[in-house]
Amino acid sequence: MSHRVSLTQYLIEQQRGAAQLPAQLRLLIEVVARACKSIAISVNKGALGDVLGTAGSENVQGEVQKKLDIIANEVLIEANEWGGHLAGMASEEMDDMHAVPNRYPQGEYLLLFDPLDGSSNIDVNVSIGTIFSVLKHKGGDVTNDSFLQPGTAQVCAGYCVYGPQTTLVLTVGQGVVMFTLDREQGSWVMTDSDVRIPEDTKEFAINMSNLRHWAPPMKRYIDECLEGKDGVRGKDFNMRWVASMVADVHRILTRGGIFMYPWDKREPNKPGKLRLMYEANPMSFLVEQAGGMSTNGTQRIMELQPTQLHERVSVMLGSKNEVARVTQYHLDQGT
Ligand code: AHM
Ligand code: MG
Repeated sequence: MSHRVSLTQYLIEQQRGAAQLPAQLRLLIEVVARACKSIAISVNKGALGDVLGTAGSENVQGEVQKKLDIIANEVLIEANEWGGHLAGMASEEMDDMHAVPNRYPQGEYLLLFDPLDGSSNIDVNVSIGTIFSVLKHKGGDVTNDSFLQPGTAQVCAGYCVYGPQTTLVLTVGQGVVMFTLDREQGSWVMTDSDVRIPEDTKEFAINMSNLRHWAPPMKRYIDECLEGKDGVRGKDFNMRWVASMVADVHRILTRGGIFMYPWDKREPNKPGKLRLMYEANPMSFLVEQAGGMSTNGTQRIMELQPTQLHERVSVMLGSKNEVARVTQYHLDQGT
């Protein structure tokens, strides 16, 4: 039988190898992975575990919280606050950052997460996930401002997708690796050690119902895709939209494609729907590590300096040549 590499073995090898992964960061990743296992169990129970439906509350962004949004948030906090590896946590579901209680030792890292991404898919039994990002605390008291570091400062990012399989996808800046949850053993088993996104693609992911609200460069890009073989692109495109960023990005890391959630004129002062710190930055780190590209239409997402914890951003990521094209259309029109 061929040897199967576990998450622990991979992390220990990263600790010994070129990445020189610090022990605290290794512990952090193991704890997050364990929390994801626990969230996966709740997700799987569904109606039997009384975890479906809304919780009757709203988050800081005015979105209705689902029971699983809150459960997943609590699981991640509880799992991470006592280990001594963290200085603080910030979540899409909490107004402000969560400091590690004084009774526990303080660590060097900051953990950010979207505990349950794709909330609208929970009740309809479609893939959802957890997205996370890790920064280094620069010292002093931990405040919301401690988290306002650009994506290039991330030391680790990943997500767990709860779908037909439960898959953990990770980068510590040494490429992208995937682990599948072996439910009988309760362990994460490496199932892809060098994820690469093809540079070209014929598949796009965007919420087409918003088409009439987009800026001209965005419309131009999609119009040209829709023209197919007869248009300037000279090839037919396929479309996919799961409405869970984790699932759409997972497909792109697996077989290529481009994912876009652009600015639109319904709320002109809002740069986009997705969150820079909990969604766009970690996904951009993964995509770049897999050879893809990620921009907000004009700039590399990972170089944006955040000004607030719950900042929104326009997102275009995936296969390099397509992201470069749609970015060029935006630059050409100065939008
Ligand atoms: P959530 O974190 O509240 O679930 O919202 C983010 C999700 C993304 O996962 C997904 O790409 C997008 O919102 C779907 O938006 P839409 O409902 O416009 O299709
Ligand atoms: Mg989300």
